[in-house]
Amino acid sequence: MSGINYSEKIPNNVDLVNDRTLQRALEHWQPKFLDWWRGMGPTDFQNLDVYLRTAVSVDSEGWAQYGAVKMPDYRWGIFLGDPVADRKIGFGDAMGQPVWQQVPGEYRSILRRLIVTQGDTEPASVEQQRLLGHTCPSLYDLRNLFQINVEEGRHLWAMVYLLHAYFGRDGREEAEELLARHSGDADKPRILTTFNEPISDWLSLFCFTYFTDRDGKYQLKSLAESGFDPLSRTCRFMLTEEAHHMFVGETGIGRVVKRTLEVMKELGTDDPARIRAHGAVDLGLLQKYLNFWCSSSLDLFGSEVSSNSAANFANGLKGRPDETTYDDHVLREKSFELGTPQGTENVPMLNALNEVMRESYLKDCEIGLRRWNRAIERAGFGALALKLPSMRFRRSIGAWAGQSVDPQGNLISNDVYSRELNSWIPSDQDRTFVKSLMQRVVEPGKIAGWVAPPERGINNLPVDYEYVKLH
Ligand code: BYC
Repeated sequence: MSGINYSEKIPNNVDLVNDRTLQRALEHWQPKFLDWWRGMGPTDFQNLDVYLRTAVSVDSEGWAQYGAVKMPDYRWGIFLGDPVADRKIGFGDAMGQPVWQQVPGEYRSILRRLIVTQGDTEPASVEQQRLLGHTCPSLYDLRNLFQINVEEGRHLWAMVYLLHAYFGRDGREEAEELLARHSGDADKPRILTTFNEPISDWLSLFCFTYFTDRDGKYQLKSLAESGFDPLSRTCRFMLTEEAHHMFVGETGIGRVVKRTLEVMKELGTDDPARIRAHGAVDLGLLQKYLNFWCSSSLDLFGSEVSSNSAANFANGLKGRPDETTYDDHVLREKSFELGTPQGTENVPMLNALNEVMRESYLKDCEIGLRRWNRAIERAGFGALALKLPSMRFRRSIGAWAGQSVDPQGNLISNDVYSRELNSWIPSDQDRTFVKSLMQRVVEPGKIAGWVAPPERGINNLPVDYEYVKLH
């Protein structure tokens, strides 16, 4: 177990105290981060005690400590997963060679780009979610939102550490830029599209944490395979924290489904208008939110055919999630059958790795749907089962970008597409309705009418615990 030194200004398990230059550089960045957090982090809740978990070690047996913390006092720190002795590169042309403890000169700019892209998403998500506290459905949910926000802040620290420690002056400049770009900003937006979408209601938050944080899981898993060992170790520990974010998404959507089914049973109808009049989210509306966030997150894997991903794999920089579960780790001989709007194309497997990842991601997304659909079937509404949209639907990146495709994946005419789009993703009217449901509920144990209460509280505490002390 690598302990964390909490007596230092920046808690860490990377022996920062013995690298004064790095320590000074990070201590110089720290107040800028805090300024960003106060300016762009959760609004109006900064002085409240929140029941948060804080990483105190990287031990799988127990790495976190729980307690009341004011968010700006959260101990954001630098934690790397334990080193693996004699670790070797597990894929690509340099497979079997020792991993690198320093950045190889020839891969410097591509590694920096990967780290910056990953780092950019973390503060972006905090910015996207900054107003949600005002409309929380319960104190339990409010606490979960803040837990996610502080941990995304820590994930930014994780990437900034790598930039400062391994990329010299360019890295320090990139770290400044990570605080200068802002989600949705017309002049300096975040790098990836999904992270510029507003998240203005909790249904979107649950979908974002279900779909977009799951992209995070897949990207972090593939970077955890990297031959650049500090990146691998950093990502391994980030994945531990990431699991809770997806839990919030999966249980959040599950609770929406549960509440809707209760209302449908009570009213004896599946009529969306009556369900809405009763203050719940009809399943068709939920389906539209799933379609929106799933399709947006599918773009985050990049183009189907990518020379970047081929080079990253061949050079041992970015593998596939769970690389050891595959047989062939070099992929020079394999090909992939890719469906494009022009027909099926045979492409070298190395160039199709974004697509391989997208496919396994989508399989992972199915797991939650199966669980929600079981509840829907049990309630006797099997015909309204939820579905994932096709990988081709509403894409902005890759071969299907800009194509008129329905959620089942059929190419259709532009006219039909424009006419029907509002029946596949939330219309303005749908968003206005969802917004009308977003009334803040902050009495301990109370819950908004559009979502069922959670099955259990945090860390064995009761559901009605005062997770955020508002007074
Ligand atoms: N939006 O060869 P291509 C998370 C650009 S989420 C805008 O297709 P490549 C989190 C691409 O940059 C995980 N631009 O793509 C979740 C390239 O631009 P340049 C985030 C896009 O390089 C919730 C061009 O298109 N981590 O952690 O194979 C809360 C052609 O590129 C997009 C990572 O993404 C897009 N969607 O793969 C908080 C891992 N897609 O260079 C956090 C790091 C592509 O021609 N990043 N482009 O100007 C990567 O691995 C890769 O950069 C990508 C793209 C997977 C994103």
